[in-house]
Amino acid sequence: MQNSSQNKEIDFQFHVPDPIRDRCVPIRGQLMVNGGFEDPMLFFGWQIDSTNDGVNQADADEVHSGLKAARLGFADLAGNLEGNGVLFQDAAGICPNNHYELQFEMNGEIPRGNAPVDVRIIWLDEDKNFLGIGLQMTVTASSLPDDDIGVWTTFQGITSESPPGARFARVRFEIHTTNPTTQHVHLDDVSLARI
Ligand SMILES: [Ca+2]
Repeated sequence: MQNSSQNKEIDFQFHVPDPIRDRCVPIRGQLMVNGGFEDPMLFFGWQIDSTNDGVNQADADEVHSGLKAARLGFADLAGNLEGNGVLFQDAAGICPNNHYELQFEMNGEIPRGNAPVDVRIIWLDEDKNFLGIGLQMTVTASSLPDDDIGVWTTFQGITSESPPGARFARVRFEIHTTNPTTQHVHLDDVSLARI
């Protein structure tokens, strides 16, 4: 009986609103860390899915700005040709009841030869639990200009309203190529900001 009583008390306390714990101050301005991949550690702030790690550094002439960019769907971290790549970042500073704008630059290796890329924003709570999808868009297959002519496509999207408990936005890019040599894409200048 004593244990049961204690558990009940703990459960009750857990649900008591706590104005300090529940307080959320949204961050103004840029929410992405190293969105242009210019950090000395190329993927600082980012994470690469260990089972879809066909993500590496683009060549110097494959950048939108600065000296670096990411290449999705090419050689994996061990140097093996790898057609699957998942790159993501859990952006902090998210609060409930806000909309956010995502922007990024992308191009391909050959004219209109890219594999499709799934892009989404996933709402996470303070413990990184899934709360919902805030944005989903697809970079259509065979739609991108090629890097040889230095042209990029700018993508923009606005999320749905962030749900109660939202504290992070996972910005996630996923590609699956059957021919990584020609179908990979270059990604640079990823931006996320509250609107
Ligand atoms: Ca860059």
